[in-house]
Amino acid sequence: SSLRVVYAFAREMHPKTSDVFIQYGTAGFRTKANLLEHVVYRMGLLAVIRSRVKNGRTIGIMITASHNLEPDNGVKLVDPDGEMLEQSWEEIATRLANVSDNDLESTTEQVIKQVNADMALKASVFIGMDTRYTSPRLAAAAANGVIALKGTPKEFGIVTTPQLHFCVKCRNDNTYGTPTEEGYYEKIVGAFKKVCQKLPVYGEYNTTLYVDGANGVGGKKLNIIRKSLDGELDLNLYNLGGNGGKLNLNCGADFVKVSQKPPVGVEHAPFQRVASLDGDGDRIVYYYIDDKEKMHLLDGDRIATLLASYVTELLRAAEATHLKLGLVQTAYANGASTKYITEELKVPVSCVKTGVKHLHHAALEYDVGVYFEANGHGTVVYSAEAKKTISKIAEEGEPEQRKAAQLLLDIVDMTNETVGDAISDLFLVETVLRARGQNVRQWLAAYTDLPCRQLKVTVKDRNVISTSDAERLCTSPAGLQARVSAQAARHGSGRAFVRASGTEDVVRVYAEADTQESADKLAAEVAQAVF
Ligand code: 16G
Ligand code: ZN
Repeated sequence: SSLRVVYAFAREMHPKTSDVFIQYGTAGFRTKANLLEHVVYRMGLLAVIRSRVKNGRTIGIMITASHNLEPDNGVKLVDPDGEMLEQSWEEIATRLANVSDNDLESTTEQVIKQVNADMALKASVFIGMDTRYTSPRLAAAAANGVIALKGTPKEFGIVTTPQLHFCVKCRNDNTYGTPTEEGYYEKIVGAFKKVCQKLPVYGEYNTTLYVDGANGVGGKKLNIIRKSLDGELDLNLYNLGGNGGKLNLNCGADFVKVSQKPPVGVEHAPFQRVASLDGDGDRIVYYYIDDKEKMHLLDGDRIATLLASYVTELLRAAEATHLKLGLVQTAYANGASTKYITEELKVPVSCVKTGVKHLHHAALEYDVGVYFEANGHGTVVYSAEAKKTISKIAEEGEPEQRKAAQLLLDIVDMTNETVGDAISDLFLVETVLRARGQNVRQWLAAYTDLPCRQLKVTVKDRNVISTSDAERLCTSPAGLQARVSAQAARHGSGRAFVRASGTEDVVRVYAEADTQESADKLAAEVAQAVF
């Protein structure tokens, strides 16, 4: 059959060259780039099958290893609504990635039967990639996989991960926007410019923003956007990938958050706010350096509270408080942020397992769901009911109500609801600071973070660690939780947890306490207990 030819082609063009087992993890497959070509090819096959199961709706393939260093790469699938691949398919993806070339044909046939795909249907797959030098070759392998099963690939070239998610969503739901990079700018940047017309600059807010682009795709895209901002936001961009700057090396959101150090490659001025993006543009944290050269970090928790409090304010002004707003965090959320949200903002909080799919899912439970990981990945999702209500008030409400509702509609448009998006989040943060006439110190003043520390421990088998209660409790190995709890209790405001990483072969340790010294000590003690 013609499929025979396809599999023979796969063997020749994208052979499986490694016997190392690879797993579809929290964010897809991620490993050294040279081990991925056959995996990506097979994900091309799988995307076609997935598209057919979804009646020909478009599926996305993103080639990226996010904040990892240059030698790594990765691949993940995007579902029709722009969300992460449905969890029950992760096992199928893993199976397909690991079979030998000889068994690829029979396994593919099995999968097609198992998911009941009608292979006579059309199939459409959008492919995007980050700036890694290994990405074009992998994107081509993905396209070959799509073509092999007679699907139609469309390559977007270098885009941020959230831009690809956005395009997939738009392609399947044309009310959301135009499925192109330009369509993304029109909607998201267009909404920011609209808001700027309504909110004149005042107070302590200053339109200058420095950006650390992590030498990745996000900075490059902001460089395109920068020229269209008409002075409403003056972006000073650093780490755009030129001058020998290496992707994510000592820079970018993950480096800044985990090491609690400013990135290299950025000029610093006292109290100047800086936004730091990650390598594929789906995470953002802010920070500034004070006049004593101390760094102050405004992480995902900070952004979440800023957005949640402002949207709450607008809902109140629009008299739409029957819409339920809630916030979703993970165990990594700073305890002080959770306290502030509950006690000051009086907004309900849910805590879920690490990984965007868990947060996104939990956020959909609210009319307005704000979700953020402390590491800077997050967004806001609005239910259809919420959008309808806000639109109605924007048309028919009293003047003050209408004003708030119209602003909210712009904010909805500025939001990439499909996934956490550094560029969209950047404009949202700037909108709130501008609306409040606040500088970055005033933003930081909302609450005081508990000092914290993260460590990673290498163990023989990280999978011996199991957790419950959204990873806050360790259920095995036996006795470990008791030790963690006992150590945490010895420090003021002490809290700690351990969990197996979903992206690296390590165990992660998180600790917070009332002083940095205590937090460091607690983290070290817990790491010792794991080891
Ligand atoms: C992935 C996740 C991120 C999570 C991180 C945890 C997505 C798109 N990304 O990067 O949300 O924070 O993994 O990594 O889901 P870890 O399991 O190695 O700590
Ligand atoms: Zn990322």
